[in-house]
Amino acid sequence: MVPPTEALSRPESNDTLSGISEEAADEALPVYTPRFKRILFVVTEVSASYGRALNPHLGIAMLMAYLDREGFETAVIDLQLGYKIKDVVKKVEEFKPDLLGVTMFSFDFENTYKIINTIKELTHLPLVLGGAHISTVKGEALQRTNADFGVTRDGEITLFQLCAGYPLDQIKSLLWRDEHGKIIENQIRKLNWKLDELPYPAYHKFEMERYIHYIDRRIPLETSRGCPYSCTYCDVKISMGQAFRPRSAEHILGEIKYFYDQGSRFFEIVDDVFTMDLERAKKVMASGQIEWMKNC
Ligand code: B12
Ligand code: SF4
Repeated sequence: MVPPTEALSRPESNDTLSGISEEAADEALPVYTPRFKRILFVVTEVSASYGRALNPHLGIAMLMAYLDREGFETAVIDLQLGYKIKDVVKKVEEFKPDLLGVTMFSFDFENTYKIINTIKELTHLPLVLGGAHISTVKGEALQRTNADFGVTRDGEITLFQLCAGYPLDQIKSLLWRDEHGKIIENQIRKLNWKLDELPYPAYHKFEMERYIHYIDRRIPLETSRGCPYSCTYCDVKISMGQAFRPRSAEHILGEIKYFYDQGSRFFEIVDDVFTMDLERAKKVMASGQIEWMKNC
């Protein structure tokens, strides 16, 4: 199948937010009073076939790196490591977050909804949901849980704007409840093509030695986001957008070196279509003393 070419290049912006383009609005960085300063992320357990967590959650590692860079305080508790809801409550008492961020897949979602509701009932903290499931079902996730907010697709900028105190009705890709409890689904953000501007994932905030892949010092590596195709069974076009958004080979190699210097020896590429741009893929693979193996 030939990918739609418009999905391979950056679309022109003609969309406005308070009279200026979305990009200009992001860059203008108006100074608001922060809404949340300390964010505790919860990685929910999925009773899939792995038994225990393979890797630290890359999406959450990206969000923590981004928020940390912007001056927020973040921490994470991963329920896949055997932690229970009582441990989340204990972590809340210790870390004292003012926002909880929960990530979830659609797999086992009924069970995850129950976990979310119990966490909310026990902590009474504002709670934001994110991840592939929320991008897919959107407002339904707020209808069926007592979460306060939801974020669809890439989370970095939207979550930053939520924490930084941007007016709720101006935060693109945010799901929220108005004063009457009505669930509002804001307009979706344009895809973020500037992936080289994101910081490297904050893996150091996880209990790295407790993941199965610590055995070969393996970490996930994301060299691009999304996919231009639209296989009917696949969620990526909805959750990450139907476009191939590459990072530059230089930025990727910088990340490999950064983590190699800290002891990582195995980089598991989690992209949907790593070889979409063959020249870029060759550049990454040809540099350094990298041994490659494929897995699926
Ligand atoms: C690597 C990967 C895995 C890895 C690691 C999973 C993990 N915990 O991250 C492994 C192999 C373990 C895995 C397993 C499964 N996976 Co998987 N996986 C992927 C893959 C290819 C990349 C994920 C990734 O790291 N992306 C990069 C990071 C940066 O993106 P992200 O995690 O989505 O996070 C961003 C946003 O979603 C958002 N966000 C995420 N969480 C939160 C939380 C908050 C509070 C906020 C505000 C924002 C936010 O912000 C992040 C930064 O931008 C995706 C496909 C894809 N492109 O998304 C499928 C995908 C996520 N997997 C999928 C599935 C179904 C599964 C399994 C359930 C399969 C199964 N039946 O066993 C299992 C679940 C097992 C488990 N215990 O977690 C589906 C999910 C569909 C859905 N609607 O839920 C996807 C989308 C694949 C697909 N083609 O449909 N997976
Ligand atoms: S990521 Fe999804 S849409 Fe893209 S080629 Fe793979 S299965 Fe198809």
